[in-house]
Amino acid sequence: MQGLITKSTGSWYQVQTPAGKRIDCRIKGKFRTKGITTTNPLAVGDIVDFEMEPDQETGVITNLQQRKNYIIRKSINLSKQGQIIAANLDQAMLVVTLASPRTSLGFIDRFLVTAEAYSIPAMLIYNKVDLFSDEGLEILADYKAVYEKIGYPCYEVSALEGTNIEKVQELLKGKVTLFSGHSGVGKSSLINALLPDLDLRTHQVSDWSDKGMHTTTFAEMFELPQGGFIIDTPGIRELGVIDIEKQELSHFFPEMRQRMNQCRFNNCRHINEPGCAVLEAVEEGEIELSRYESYLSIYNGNDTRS
Ligand SMILES: Nc1nc2c(ncn2[C@@H]2O[C@H](COP(=O)(O)OP(=O)(O)OP(=O)(O)O)[C@@H](O)[C@H]2O)c(=O)[nH]1
Ligand SMILES: [Mg+2]
Ligand SMILES: [Zn+2]
Repeated sequence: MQGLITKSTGSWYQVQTPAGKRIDCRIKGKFRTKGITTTNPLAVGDIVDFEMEPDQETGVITNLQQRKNYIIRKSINLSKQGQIIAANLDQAMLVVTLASPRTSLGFIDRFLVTAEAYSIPAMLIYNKVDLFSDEGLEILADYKAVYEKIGYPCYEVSALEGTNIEKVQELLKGKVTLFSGHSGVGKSSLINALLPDLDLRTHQVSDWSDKGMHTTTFAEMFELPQGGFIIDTPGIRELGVIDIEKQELSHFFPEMRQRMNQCRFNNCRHINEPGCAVLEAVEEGEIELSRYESYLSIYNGNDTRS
């Protein structure tokens, strides 16, 4: 039988059959992801083959079907290993907030690079707009200008007040969508606003200074009445980029990709080479400095496979 992993809690996986039945399954044997080592062999969104255990309500997963794509990050403890956040995605929504907590541009860029690496369309959802002061609204306008210019749609919403929730509903229709972002940005609250019947656990305390707090602890996939699925994930504090070659990195910045062929050297790293079209564009303000800094930071960090 074939099924879709809708929840993973470590050793157990919830598998949904085509008929919509959900079965708790364990893993038998080894599952490998080509080219990388991962801390989790299977992830939400994976399509697997499974068998029922004799005389039991539980099943055993025997095979992983080839993934169309996935979002991966560097594992926190084992830096050589990756953790697959979710697989087989049609799009990814990065939930961003400018207050309590504030999402940094570097974090956004790391996420976008990861999505680009697997050709997953990404967009930015600015939540908690009900909290924004005038200054916050100015920062929002700056962020939007940076990202819309290079092709990432931006939407401002409030899970609390229901602002633009219908707009997000439309974007989700018929698609598998990942919700990612820092802890406390309101991913689960947004999903609750989109699917009021779910009543997911969200953080109730108003003080968000406690960074160690994670309310959602496992990734889980929910089916939408209008067709499609949304995936709620635990918040991530840092997103280490993994599985990208240094010389490929600029391909995953659309505004750099677009200018690459204009560099004098075809192996240009866009760091200090003469005749570099990317550096020229940064100087002229056509490429945002913050984006270029993110490029350098990923390039120079231990965040790439060299
Ligand atoms: N003012 C305001 N507060 C919000 C909004 N959305 C969420 N919150 C609050 O933000 C806090 C965190 O929300 P969660 O939905 O638990 O955040 P999360 O991203 O799922 O967090 P993790 O599960 O830890 O990753 C809660 O106290 C929510 O009530 C919003 O639009 N406006
Ligand atoms: Mg949550
Ligand atoms: Zn160059």
